[in-house]
Amino acid sequence: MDQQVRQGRHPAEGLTLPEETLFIVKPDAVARSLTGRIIARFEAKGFEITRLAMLRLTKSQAESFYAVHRDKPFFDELVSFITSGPVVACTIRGNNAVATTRIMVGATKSYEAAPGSIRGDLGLGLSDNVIHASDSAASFEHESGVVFP
Ligand code: 3AN
Repeated sequence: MDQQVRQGRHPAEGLTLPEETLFIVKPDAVARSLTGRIIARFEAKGFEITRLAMLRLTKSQAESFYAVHRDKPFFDELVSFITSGPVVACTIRGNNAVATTRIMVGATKSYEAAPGSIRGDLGLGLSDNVIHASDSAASFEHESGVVFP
């Protein structure tokens, strides 16, 4: 089935807007056996999985991945959490993938994320908010380059 049949046309444009994005099932979600359930949401939404891997990020990979947050007070916590256990990295392709994925992921703080979003339904906290997703095409390029060199 081609992508247009799978997802239909983009309602606002009358045209498809196929693009790729990246999400990472974080160590808390992998440890809680939520990986399949999270990936299934993106499949059900019509996205095509283009790359999928379970891996353990090194400290230097994590520092590069989160470089945009280097000056934030929580940078060390961020790096130590994402390297604390295996993660599952996945790239998906489909209409409006970056923005739609961010909506599906929900607000950063799990306890503020809307029910129906992944963090709203499954997340427990701020570090342990089960999933990361690229927030722009530029972030996708950078982050996927770090995770899938
Ligand atoms: P999002 O993942 O929703 O795009 P960002 O990019 O603002 O959120 O933050 C990246 C990650 O940093 C978040 N997923 C969260 O785990 C962590 N984080 C954000 N703010 C804080 C904070 N104040 N203290 C600890 N961790 C934080």
